[in-house]
Amino acid sequence: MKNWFFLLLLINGCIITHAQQKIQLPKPTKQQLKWHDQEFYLFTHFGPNTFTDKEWGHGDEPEDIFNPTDLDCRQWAWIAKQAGATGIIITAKHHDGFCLWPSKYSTHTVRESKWKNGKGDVLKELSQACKEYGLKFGVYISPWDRNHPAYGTPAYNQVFVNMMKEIFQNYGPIWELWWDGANGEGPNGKKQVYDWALFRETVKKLSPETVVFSDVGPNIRWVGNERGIAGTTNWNYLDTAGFTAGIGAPSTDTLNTGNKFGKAWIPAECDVSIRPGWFYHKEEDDKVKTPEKLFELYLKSVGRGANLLLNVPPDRRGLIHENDSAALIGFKRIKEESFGENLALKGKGYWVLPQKVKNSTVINDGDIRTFQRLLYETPNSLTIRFDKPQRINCVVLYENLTEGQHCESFRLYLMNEKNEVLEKITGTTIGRKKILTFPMVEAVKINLMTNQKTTSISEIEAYLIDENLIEKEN
Ligand code: FUL
Repeated sequence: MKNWFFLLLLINGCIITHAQQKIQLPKPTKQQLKWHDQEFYLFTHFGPNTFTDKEWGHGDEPEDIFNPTDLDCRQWAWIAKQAGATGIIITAKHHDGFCLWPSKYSTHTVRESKWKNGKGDVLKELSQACKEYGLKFGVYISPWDRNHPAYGTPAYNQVFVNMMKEIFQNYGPIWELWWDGANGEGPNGKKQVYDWALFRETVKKLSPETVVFSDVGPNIRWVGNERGIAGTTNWNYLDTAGFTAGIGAPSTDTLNTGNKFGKAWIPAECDVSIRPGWFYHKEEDDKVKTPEKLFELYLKSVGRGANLLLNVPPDRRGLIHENDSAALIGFKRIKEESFGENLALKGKGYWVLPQKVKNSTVINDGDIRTFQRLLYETPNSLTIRFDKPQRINCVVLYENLTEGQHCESFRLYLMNEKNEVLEKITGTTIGRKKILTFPMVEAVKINLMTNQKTTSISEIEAYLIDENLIEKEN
């Protein structure tokens, strides 16, 4: 009877193993892996709207309206650097069609403005400042163009391609290209049928290293809201067959969570503004998000495996307003104070198997490139053990993305010397980074269990953060 039972188990095990081997999960490209590590960077909405107090310009604004008095892209880059951001993405062309560079393919550009007697070039200044400060340089370019006379006709697709070519050739390398999916009417009252395939081909040909964002990738997806909040379940996978950016995109819920074991690696990016609007408006000077709010957004974006793209719009001087820079510096301070001392480094790491316990130094060596594969079904877990109780209210988990994303459910236990559970947290996905916060406990053991034998964990960190910063609701 017993033998039969084991035989059954064995057969069952073989089927599971076989089925799991069949799943060939997509993996991130080299560029996507690097992108994941950028974590947090700035978005810059700047253009005629800054001067007209609009969010969506009509495209008929006189070019002279664009006239920053003290534009200084080095100030933006310096503040970004001080804030711990890793790059800047600028609205080179928003829906009003105004180009922040002197494009040959438009007559609605900085060249036609009074600024620097038409000799100015914001993309040039910002790309140089980013280089100087060691920041990635990215470009937002809206296909919707309320100014261009060709918009609404097939010829416009080539105009858009030509503009992208100018950007790649004159201001590269472009780290991230941001395609807004919006598709309204142009000056002739018509909507454009975007040739996404042509746009994608253009980037692939001219700048293959660039990671391209849109609702549906090809490389990075929109998170489905403009509040900066990723799903507590957040897969880096997305099924895109039959979908396009904009109106043809998957539901915002799907974009928020991704598709479990979907067909393409397209991770989520959380775009959100530090102010209520995307562009600068003086009356919002006292509505800048606080450092604490920014930290909360960090927990709900980066802390859920996505990246955070925080918009900080320059004012009419062409400078980041002092309220915004103060909030950014405060945010950086909170982040440094919270994650300054990784308590897990003090413990010993173990891989706990059904019959034995093995040392696993890689899970708390402070290096997210080293990893531990969990090769068995549960019970199969990772443990960090301390000599003395540690006060902990935050644990950070990292899944090893070079092997794809596997974990679909985990349990985290914090225990005392008697192996009593002080805190139990259950969750679904881990992904690049999972920040978990909870009321403080004095624990000697942190134990992580996942149900998927293919899961590979690169790091477990533990912190004691200010209790007022603990995440209160989802
Ligand atoms: C949206 C635009 O319509 C907003 O103006 C803003 O640029 C935001 C980031 O994307 O689609």
